[in-house]
Amino acid sequence: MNLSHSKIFNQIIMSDVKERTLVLIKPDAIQRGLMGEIISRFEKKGLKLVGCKMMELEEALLREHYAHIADKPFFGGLAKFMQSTPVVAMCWEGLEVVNAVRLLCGITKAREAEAGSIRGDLAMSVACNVVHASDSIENAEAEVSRFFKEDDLHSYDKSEYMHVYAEDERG
Ligand code: IDP
Ligand code: MG
Repeated sequence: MNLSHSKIFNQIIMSDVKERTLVLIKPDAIQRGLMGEIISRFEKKGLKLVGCKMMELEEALLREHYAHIADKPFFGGLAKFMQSTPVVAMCWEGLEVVNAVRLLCGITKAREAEAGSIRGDLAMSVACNVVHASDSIENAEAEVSRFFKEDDLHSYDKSEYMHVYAEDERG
């Protein structure tokens, strides 16, 4: 590929595929050796991993992350579970990726999640449902910046985008 081709290629693949979402691999998946399987589901879908780290969830971060359920009776148990091992925090990028990742993960109650989804295939529990995924574009933006500094997020070209997206979907 000559330089001018490469420039055009970069403009095509980088322009409009920029939505980002947060995924956490939860402690049950860490214990059960499912990290690779879960990452693989997102990779095979054609998503781009732009941030990834293993981390322990501090009390304050956990409370902020689960503020919408902090008053529920199960919160104490959930907090203990989420702090029982480190989690893997990931930022995935793609076109309408927030919705796509929620669909890949399946519904909260894993034993009723659709077969083929990550929870539907890999889990049985409500609390221990192997992954977290942001549930709206607004929450995804807040969650990505809660878990990652801008410096920890990477920008790079993914050549497979030429085959993952049609030209009009690349912007
Ligand atoms: P989500 O992860 O599918 O978005 P949320 O309602 O945001 O579901 O709840 C966050 C997490 O809290 C769930 O993934 C699950 O681990 C836990 N959780 C939700 N509801 C219950 C419950 O009724 N009992 C125990 N844990 C729950
Ligand atoms: Mg949620």
